[in-house]
Amino acid sequence: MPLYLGIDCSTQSLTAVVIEIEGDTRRVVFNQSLNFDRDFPEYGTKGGVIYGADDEVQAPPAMWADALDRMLARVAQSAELDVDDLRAISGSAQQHGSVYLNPRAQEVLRTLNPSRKLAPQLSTIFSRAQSPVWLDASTAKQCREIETALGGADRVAALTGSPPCERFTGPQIRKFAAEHPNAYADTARVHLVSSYLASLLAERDAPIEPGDGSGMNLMDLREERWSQEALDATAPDLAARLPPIRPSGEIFGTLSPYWQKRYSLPAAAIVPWTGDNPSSLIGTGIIDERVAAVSLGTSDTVFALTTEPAGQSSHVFRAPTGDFMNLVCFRNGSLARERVRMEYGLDWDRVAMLLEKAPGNDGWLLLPWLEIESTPPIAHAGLRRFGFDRFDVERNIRGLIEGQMMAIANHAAAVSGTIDRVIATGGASVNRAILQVMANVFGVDVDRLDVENSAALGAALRAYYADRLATDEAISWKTVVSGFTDPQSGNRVSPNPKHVAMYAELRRDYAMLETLHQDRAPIC
Ligand code: ADP
Ligand code: XUL
Repeated sequence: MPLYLGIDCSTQSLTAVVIEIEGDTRRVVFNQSLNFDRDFPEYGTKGGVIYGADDEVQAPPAMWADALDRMLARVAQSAELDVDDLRAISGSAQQHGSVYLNPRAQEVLRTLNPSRKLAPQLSTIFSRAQSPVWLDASTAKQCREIETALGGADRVAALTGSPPCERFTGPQIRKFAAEHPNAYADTARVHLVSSYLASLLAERDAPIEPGDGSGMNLMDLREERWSQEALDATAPDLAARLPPIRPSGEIFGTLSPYWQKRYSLPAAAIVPWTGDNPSSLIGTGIIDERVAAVSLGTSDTVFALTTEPAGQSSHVFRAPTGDFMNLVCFRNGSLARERVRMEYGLDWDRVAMLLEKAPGNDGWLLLPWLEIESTPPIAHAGLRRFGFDRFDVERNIRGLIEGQMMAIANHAAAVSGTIDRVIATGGASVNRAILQVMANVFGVDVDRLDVENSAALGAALRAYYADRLATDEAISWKTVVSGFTDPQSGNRVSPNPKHVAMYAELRRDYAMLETLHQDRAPIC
């Protein structure tokens, strides 16, 4: 039976999902993750990244390659799978991060030795040893320079889908080119994390997919092509260093001889990889308007699909369906929840108990900015408590999680005018008590999916879509996602009417506090 592999390389882990599809049979037959800190300690990451000075956050691209290698070994050796039936592979990755390859990279990729591990063979291909990732907020200066060159933040947003943002690839490239001109001169290709990993599978330069290309401040959002004026405002001779942009569903290569020989895998089609958020759109089954996804991963994000860009207060990306997706991203997601939970020495069961004990926190609020924040712009990290101190365990826990959910619900208005239903995904979506807070705060049903890594599932579904497209059998997105993303009644969390009105009021207070305390100089 045909198999499709989807891989997601997120901030903290790499996950692979294999689906089996034939006729009415639609099943997930493989779902495994590798955690960077735990499974690859030799790279010294914390939460998958390395924190530097001055808001710099990077990760080793060799570690991602190592994880890809180990995961393909697991897929190939799985007793559950007949890998000869593997038809197509796609993937997704944390957005905005960039990988810098030197002119020798092409030749190295073409001549990989299948009897040796992948990562050590790549040691000579990088013109920059570490990759800046989405948590990096060190490019405020470059953002202002790009903004000035292109006629203002609104103009950049209209052209590329977002105002210049610190974590976006364009400002990151500008900083690298200015601070390390020799290394930039030695850079033949700047890849996104997604297109870098796709290149490793195909042993040739992979294209950039429009959904992930939208997170660069470099792509003309409507035309889905590089904007020459944005490239000119970013770094010298950038056009020659970027891969082409190709449609999401267009197969661009086959699994290379390295993987075929190393793991006895077939010559499966390789489909462009996208960003984790556009991939999650498919993996949560959002192919229509009025449904929002809330992803509780390392970052928390809320996004929805629209046929026209929502504009203004959200990022606008292209969706794999050809529509647009509007997204708001919060840096203080799971890491903040995890840190506060650990500081008070609690396990998740105890956190759940405290959340259920006093919904609404007796009216006490907390602004959850443990780290610098992008939504709203907060350059000075630190929790802001109102009416209680740091020794009050219960109020801190509730204040943090309720504050996060209120922020998400308030800012969700920017991604979709009306929200009839929310789909929760990401690591923390397994926590029913958190989803109950979400349902009460949003005032609508929250559905959890069986596969909480919707980005990897979305990648497998995109691989299936592209495979069908290549055989000239047009297929609707509704058919693609059906059987994998349908809401299950047992996974639905409904709002408690008793609490909905209370949270509606608290949300107004929260919004007021947020406005009062946010930074004046907007960053994103
Ligand atoms: P990413 O894809 O961004 O790497 P994930 O979506 O895999 O991250 O989410 C990982 C996070 O999920 C962890 O940081 C952890 O805090 C959170 N998580 C895992 N289990 C629970 C739980 N039971 N309750 C709340 N959060 C959880
Ligand atoms: C979105 C964003 C994050 C990353 C990591 O703009 O920066 O969601 O994609 O998941």
